[in-house]
Amino acid sequence: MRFFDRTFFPRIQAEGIDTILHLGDFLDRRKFVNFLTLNAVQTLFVKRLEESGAKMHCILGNHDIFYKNKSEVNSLQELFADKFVVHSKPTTLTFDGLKIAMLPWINKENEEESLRFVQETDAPILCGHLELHGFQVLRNTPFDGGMSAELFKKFKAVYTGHFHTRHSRENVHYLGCPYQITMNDYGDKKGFHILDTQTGELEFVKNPHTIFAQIEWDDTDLDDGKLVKVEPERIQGKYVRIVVKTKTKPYLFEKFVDSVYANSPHGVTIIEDFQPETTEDEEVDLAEDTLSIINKEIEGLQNVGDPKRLKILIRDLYSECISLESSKG
Ligand SMILES: [Mn+2]
Repeated sequence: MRFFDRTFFPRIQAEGIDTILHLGDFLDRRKFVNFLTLNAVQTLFVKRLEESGAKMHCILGNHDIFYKNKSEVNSLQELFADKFVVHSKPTTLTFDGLKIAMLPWINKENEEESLRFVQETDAPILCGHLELHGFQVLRNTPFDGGMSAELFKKFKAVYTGHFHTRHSRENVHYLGCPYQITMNDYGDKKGFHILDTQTGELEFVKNPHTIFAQIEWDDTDLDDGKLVKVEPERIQGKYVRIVVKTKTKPYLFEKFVDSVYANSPHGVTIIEDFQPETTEDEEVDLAEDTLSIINKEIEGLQNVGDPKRLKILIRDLYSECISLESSKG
């Protein structure tokens, strides 16, 4: 909300932007919304959007849809039909003479219609909510399965939602989520993009606001008597992860953790003692994200019949845990 209030809408207004394209997954949960969340969305986003005078076009993402195999029941239509222009079917729009193909989430029911649309549209740009093979579902974790990017070769540029990490390959650009949603988003550059309808250029605008913070603890060179302080603005109201690299001065560490808690973080997780049963020469690189670490571990395992399948299973399980964690309360 800080991002919308201080970064997004001020920029929209300063540039005189009158059209916003949202590439799906407006809300996170497919089946429910709680009233407190809905109230925050209405007062802090929808009302602000109305005040800006901009019109928002929104395509369905998989999280906007109740059923997994058909799009007819969806939260955008139920809650925001009078606020946004909701596209539940593929359509080609024209802005200042520039044609843009809008392609909502593809499922079993609309697959044929969607593919026909991709072939027939003469728009040079496609905006979608695509699940493409080989692109990064999480940072450094390519998605196995999904559609081939080959299907979209004819477009000058494909801009898509769905995967959180901002990355590109050839004409396909995953724009990434505009703000951090899970700890996996830590360290990723987030923000939104401005498309110039005259030049076709896409400008990235960084979102400076974060909700996750990570601090590494290494007290090897610390002075025994000197307490370590944390800058309050780094952790206030944030989910803080303290990664212990080396802890030889427990007193200093305890004091440090106390000072973290004293600065009103939203939550604190301490990661230490992370290699209890590994052999001495094995190293865990904590700069890597959790899934990459797990994947490497799987690769190193023997007697696993189908490591690829195990990786997919673990990834799905992990995503499910993350989404349960973030929908608690
Ligand atoms: Mn999605």
